[in-house]
Amino acid sequence: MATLKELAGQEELFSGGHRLCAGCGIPPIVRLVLRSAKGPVVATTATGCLEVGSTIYPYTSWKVPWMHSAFENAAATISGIESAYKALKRKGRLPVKPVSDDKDTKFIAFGGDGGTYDIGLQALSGAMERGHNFLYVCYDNGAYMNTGIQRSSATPLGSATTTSPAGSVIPGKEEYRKDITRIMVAHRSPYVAQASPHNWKDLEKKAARALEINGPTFLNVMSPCPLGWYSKPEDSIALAKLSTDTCFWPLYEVDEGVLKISYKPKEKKPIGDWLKLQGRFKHLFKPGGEEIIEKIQLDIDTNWERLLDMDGKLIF
Ligand SMILES: Cc1ncc(C[n+]2csc(CCOP(=O)(O)OP(=O)(O)O)c2C)c(N)n1
Repeated sequence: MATLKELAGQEELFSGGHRLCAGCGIPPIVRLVLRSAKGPVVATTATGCLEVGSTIYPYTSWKVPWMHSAFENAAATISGIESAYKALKRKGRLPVKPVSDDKDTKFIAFGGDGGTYDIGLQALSGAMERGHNFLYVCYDNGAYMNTGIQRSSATPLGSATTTSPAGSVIPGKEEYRKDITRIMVAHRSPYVAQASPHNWKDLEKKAARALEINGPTFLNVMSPCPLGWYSKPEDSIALAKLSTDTCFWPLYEVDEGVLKISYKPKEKKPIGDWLKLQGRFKHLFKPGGEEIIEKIQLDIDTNWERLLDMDGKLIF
C-alpha cells in the first residue's frame, strides 16, 4: 500500500481546472484510482458529470488515453479496448512491450450510478461475465445529477429528486436502493469492493488490489454531491465519512469470494445524523417523516447484521 507521501509525489493523471462542482466527490475518487495503477492506464467514461465536467472541448483533464462512451456502454467500450490490446500483444504489434505483468496496461471504466446501476447494467453484466481484464468504478452520488437530479435505482428511500419530489402526493423516493455491489459479487468477479473518498488509504488499497488482478473487478464508491444532496460543499468529506459511520455505506470487499468488512465503526451512528445534513431529506424531519426514517434505519441495520454474519466467510 502506498504512503501519503508516495501518493503525493506521483504524477497527477487527472488535472485540476475541470468544471466539476466544489465539494464534488468525483475528482478525489478519480485521482486516487488513477494513482493506484502501477502501469499505464487507458480509461473510458460513461456520459455523466465526470465526462461533461472534465472534457469540454478543447480542454481535457485526462492525462491518460481516454475515450468517451455513450451513457449505456462504458463497460462494452473498455472490453473492446482491452480485447484490441490483447490481440495486438498476441500478434507482437505493440509498439512498446510491458516490462512485466504488474506493469502492463490497466483498463478502467468510470460511470455514475445512473450509467451503472440502470442504463449501463447490461453492458457491465456482459463484460463481467465474459471475464475481460478491467476495473469498473462506479461513483455513486445517488441520482442522475448531470441532467438535473433525476432518481436512479441507487437513490436512497425517501430522497427527494426532481422525478421523486417530496410533497403531498409522495414523500420522496418510495423504493429501496438496488444493491449493485451484491449483483457484481453474484457475477463471481474476483474482486468487488465498496469504498469512500474520505478514507483515501482504503480506496487506494482497494483500487490497487482490483488492478493487480487479471479479470473483471468492480469498485462502488460513495460520491457526495452538494448540488443534488442540497448539502454544503465543505461538508462533503464529513458526509462521506458519516455514510460509513452510520453503516449506510459499509466499507467491505469480496476478494476471491471471501467477504471482509474493512471498517467497523466503534459506535454506529443513527442514520438521522447523515440525513439531516442533506436538503434532499429535509421533509423527513417534518411530522410524518419519522416512519420513513425508521424504515431506512431498519434496512441499514438488517443489511449490516447480514454483512457481520458473512465477515471472513467464503460467500461464493
Ligand atoms: C441513452 C441516453 N439517455 C439519456 C441521456 C442523457 N443523460 C446524459 S448524462 C445523464 C445522467 C447521468 O447520470 P449518472 O450516470 O448518475 O451520472 P452523474 O450525472 O450523476 O455523474 C443523462 C440522463 C444520454 N446521454 N443517453
